[in-house]
Amino acid sequence: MTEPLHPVLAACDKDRLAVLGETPLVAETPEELLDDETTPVSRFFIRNNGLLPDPALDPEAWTLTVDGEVETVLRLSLADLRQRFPVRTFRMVLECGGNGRSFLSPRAEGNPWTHGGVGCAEWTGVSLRDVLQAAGLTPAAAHTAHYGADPDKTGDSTIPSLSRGMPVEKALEAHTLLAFAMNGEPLPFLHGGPLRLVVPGWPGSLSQKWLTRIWIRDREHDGPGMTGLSYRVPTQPLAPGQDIGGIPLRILESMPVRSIISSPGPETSHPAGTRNLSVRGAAWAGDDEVNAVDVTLDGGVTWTPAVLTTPLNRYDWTRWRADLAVPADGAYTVHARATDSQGRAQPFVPSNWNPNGYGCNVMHGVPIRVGSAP
Ligand SMILES: Nc1nc2c(c(=O)[nH]1)N[C@H]1C(S)=C(S)[C@@H](COP(=O)(O)O)O[C@H]1N2
Ligand SMILES: [Mo]
Repeated sequence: MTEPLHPVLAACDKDRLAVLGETPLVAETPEELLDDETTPVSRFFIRNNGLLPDPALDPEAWTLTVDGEVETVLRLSLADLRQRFPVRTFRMVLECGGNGRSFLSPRAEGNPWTHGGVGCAEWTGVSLRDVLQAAGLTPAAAHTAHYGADPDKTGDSTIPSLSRGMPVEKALEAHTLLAFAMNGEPLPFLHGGPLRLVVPGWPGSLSQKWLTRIWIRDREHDGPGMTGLSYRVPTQPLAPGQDIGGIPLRILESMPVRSIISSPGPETSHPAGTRNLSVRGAAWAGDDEVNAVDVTLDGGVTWTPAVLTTPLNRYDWTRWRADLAVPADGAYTVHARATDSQGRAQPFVPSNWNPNGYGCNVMHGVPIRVGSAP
């Protein structure tokens, strides 16, 4: 018997996500629900840092302000964005910077994501680059600062819940979008509608939802989410649990390579005598490409290379499949290991422990059984 859907998920038309927090709402997608090439909205993870903005806000009245180190301050409606700039659609991965955090020990601060703080949707919008070119960057322009309409957890609307930014080089990539649609529908409110940023390959926190302002700064932005331990990782390996002390930190930019197994699901039973197991999933690698995915049934003693599909565009995930030979009935754990275009692969052991638990890309393992338990 399946349990009733969690009421907060039912209220927002979501599928069986795992709710990690209710206020603010945070929910991740079980890997076996990430089996579609394009993640449906109903299965797309949710991460909110503050309260939700007023859902009654009129999309027609929405304006985005672009100011700071620009020649001309712009105030643009959604209609202005559509009319003045080329509209583009890309399928791109959005992944929380803390995805994989729960595998670190000792437990790092923050939401205990397994591998499901990720989704890959078709985002439609205009390139931030085109808008910044229309505004004209001054020679001092160095960094963006993002603001959304959601108030801070305390409800104080003068404090942004989150305000991150990126070097202008990343902002000027064609794939960095001001998105107003997701999977061909107007951008859903919960995912930042009517307007959000999508900054692919980098931590999801840069992809500001309910976007109202982009301030171009002459220095690195210092809003909530930019300072202290937020989205920063040590510049040298720490022992698990080690105090950061005086070790310098760097801002986490490109996310590390990761893969998930979307079928078979965990704890599934396959008929006795099954000698071929079809396995499939997805892999992605931040700013890089996925070069290979290998799958093992025996803890890495033997590996089977997976067949990869060609991504639709840069930052799309790579879907993969493999047929594994099953030597005998019994219990197994399937592991998938992706390797990026720089030859970096995923570890078996959760590595790179850091105080806030960013970028833990340990392999996904799925326990299964062939034949019934003795
Ligand atoms: N305005 C606003 N934008 C935000 C956030 C937020 O709390 N407020 N959370 C960020 C984080 S940490 C992530 S991982 C992504 C999640 O996007 P999603 O909820 O559409 O999956 O949104 C980002 N954009
Ligand atoms: Mo996030």
